[in-house]
Amino acid sequence: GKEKWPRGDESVWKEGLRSADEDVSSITKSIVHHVQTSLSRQAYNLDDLGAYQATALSAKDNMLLNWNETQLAYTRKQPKRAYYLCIEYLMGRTFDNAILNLGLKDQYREGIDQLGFNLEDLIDKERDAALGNGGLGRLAACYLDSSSSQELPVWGYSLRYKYGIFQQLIAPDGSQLEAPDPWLEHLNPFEIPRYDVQYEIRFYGQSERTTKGRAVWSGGQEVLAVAYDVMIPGYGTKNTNNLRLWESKPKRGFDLQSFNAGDYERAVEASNSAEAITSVLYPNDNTTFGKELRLKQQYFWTAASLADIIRRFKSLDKPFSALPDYAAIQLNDTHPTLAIPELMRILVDEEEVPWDDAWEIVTNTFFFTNHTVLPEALEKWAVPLLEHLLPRHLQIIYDINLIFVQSVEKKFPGDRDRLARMSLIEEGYPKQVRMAYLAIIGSRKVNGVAELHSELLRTTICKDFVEFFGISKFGNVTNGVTPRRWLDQCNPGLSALITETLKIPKSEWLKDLKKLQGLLEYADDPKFQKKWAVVKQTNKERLAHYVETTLGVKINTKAMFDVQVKRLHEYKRQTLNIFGIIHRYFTLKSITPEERKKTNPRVVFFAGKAAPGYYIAKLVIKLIINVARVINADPDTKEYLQVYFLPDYSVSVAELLVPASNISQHISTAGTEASGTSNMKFCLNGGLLVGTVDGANIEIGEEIGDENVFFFGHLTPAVEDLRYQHTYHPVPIEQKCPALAHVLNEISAGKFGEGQTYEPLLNTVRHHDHYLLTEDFQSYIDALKLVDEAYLDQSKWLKKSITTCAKMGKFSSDRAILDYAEEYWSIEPLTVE
Ligand code: NBX
Repeated sequence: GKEKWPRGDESVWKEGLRSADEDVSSITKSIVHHVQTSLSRQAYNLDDLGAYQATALSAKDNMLLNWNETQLAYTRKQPKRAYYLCIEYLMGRTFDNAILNLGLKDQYREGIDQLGFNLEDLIDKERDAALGNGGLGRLAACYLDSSSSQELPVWGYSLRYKYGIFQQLIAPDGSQLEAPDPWLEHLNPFEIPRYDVQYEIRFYGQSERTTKGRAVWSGGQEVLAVAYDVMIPGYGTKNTNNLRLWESKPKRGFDLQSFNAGDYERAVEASNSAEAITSVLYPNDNTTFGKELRLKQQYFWTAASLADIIRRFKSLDKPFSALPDYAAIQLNDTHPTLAIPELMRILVDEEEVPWDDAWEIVTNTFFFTNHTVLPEALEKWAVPLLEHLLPRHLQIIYDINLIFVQSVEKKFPGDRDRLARMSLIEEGYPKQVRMAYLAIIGSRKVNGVAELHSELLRTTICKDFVEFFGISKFGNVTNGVTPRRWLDQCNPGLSALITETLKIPKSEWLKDLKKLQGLLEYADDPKFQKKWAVVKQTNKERLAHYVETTLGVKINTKAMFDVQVKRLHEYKRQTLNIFGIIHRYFTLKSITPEERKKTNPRVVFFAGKAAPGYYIAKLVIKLIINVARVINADPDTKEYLQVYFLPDYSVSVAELLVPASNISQHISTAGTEASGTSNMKFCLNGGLLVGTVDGANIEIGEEIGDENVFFFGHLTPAVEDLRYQHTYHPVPIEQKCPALAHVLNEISAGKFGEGQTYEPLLNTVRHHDHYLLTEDFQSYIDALKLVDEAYLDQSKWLKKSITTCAKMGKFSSDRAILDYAEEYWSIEPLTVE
């Protein structure tokens, strides 16, 4: 018979049920309780870190109740769910976001105050969860916030890296140094270890084909995947989704045979190699590396996640053909593409589903988002490496390819070139598997992350596939950002002003960001403009305070704050910015002190990490720092131009920079930045945008009006032609762009430290100029001149700033996640009562 639930006396269970701590006195009680028990500390020796931990644990208890309700509702109602597979989640801090989403920040502030601490100090004790490189990882984090807030059943899956993105230090000579990020060295109050959720993951070994296209994969190394759950609270709802992170562990503690033989090193070798899998996040953004450990990470993560998804599906007792009715799996970039052959392996080898039926299931379950068109970022794995590490998966990939190539041949008979172009296997030494192609053919739909990017996909990387599958397989979902973190949390002053002005509850516009349009009627109102300006000024002072405590310098907060923060990459053209600054410096030097007084003082902030092996990107950091040193010390100009490089850029540092900008720069070569997402954050906070006609900049312009954006530079269709010219009809830089040539010559001549150091960087511009600095420099300088002119008329400027914010509604990640839910995954909101 059925087991009775709950066991024992139901009323005793009911008696013990806890409800959330929502009033100040239950909150303080719960904090004190955690101090005493979870931390086993006392009031008399409690520091800020301890107080933060106890408070975070109390917030976690509140989230857990909602989490449990949510998971129970999912289990009972069995909705179709979406799974977001992303190898990075750049979460930042959790505590502040959690109490805001729970709607308990005021209560926590009051409680903390009563206990003799300051809430902001405690918030600052939390370390960032920096399990990501940049845009891709932060996008995943925003999407989780939106999925909970929109009450959508979505789970994230990723890896629990012991070390997140490296900590960036800057040496006295301007070199970037990397230090580990041991973010787990203190208690992490927000994760729940699930020792009962474990899977065995195999590597290496042999695959023997049997009958009916099946095979048996055996031998090799087996590693355990252990689940850790992170709760994702929605804003203004009980719905609390889950981010499940896998940790690798040895299957057996150590090798007993070697241990008994006295060979202790040998005994722990296997366990060390198992633990290595989830030890560190790869610090490369938009490049591939081809390392075996990276491939191991990808397989370990996708295999554990699929095992978990399939176990959950099997508990529903439905035929496998129903999998696409219960699960949509989003492949975020090609990093989880092995999930495609892995699901084929599970279905065909383990569940004995016929190959064609299995393929039908697979291609209705997966969805694929591409995040870049840069050729160096397109993942390919060497066939010999795959064969060694995942012998069965390689067989499956070959089988998928054979069938696919045959169907292409059928549709385009005799078109040999086309077959070679579209094959999953790229010929060469060694042969390589093209992961993007595998993701395309194995998915229901494919999308890019902004209109221009999706169009470029359709006409370049996916061109042959559009011709084969038809255009409707290839869509677009423009990225978005969560207004909870990127406005309410990071800019409380602006959030309060907006709420007061719109005369609606905060929760209304934060969940329906188009409501910001209500600000438009005040855009000209001098009283409102004044308040708007005061908020910006306060944020600039908050940033200045941070800079003073980290760099020890005082900043003129009356100056225009000009910000470029993002990963260091040639295509993002931080070089254009620093060369422009040098040009501005020379111009300032060449005019009289009286003329200088009429110029608009400017403070330029840079921040961002360079991949440790990216030599040119590291040189750019060095150049910025040495230029800053010279300019900041020059008595003729220091009042008018200051440059700072803030070390160790992170989500938390972004939360200080974004609300404080007057302008921000998004100046990639046209056609290279798939979308960009910080552009949205700055605009949402009333910072104006200086940018190229690229990625989501274009759609921002469409929304807020091109007259409110400082666009410059060549357009995407011109880029290819210009590059061709540069290669086959090069024109000397002195002729092409004398102003830039002068800047480069002065750097060479040693104006900013040993000129020789920078030659490799300067030569990338003098020869080839792949990213077209010589083509865009003049129009960039002209755009910045327009910025200066516009800033002189503060009332007009404020109107632009207000209008920009008011028209950013489209870029909420709520809109984006609803797009995915409706157009791709076919999942529906499920409200947790
Ligand atoms: O994804 C970024 C794009 O460059 C941005 O334009 C876009 O807005 C953002 C979100 O769609 N891509 C990105 O951040 N890529 C990576 O971080 C990355 C990391 C590892 C890797 C390849 C790319 N192997």
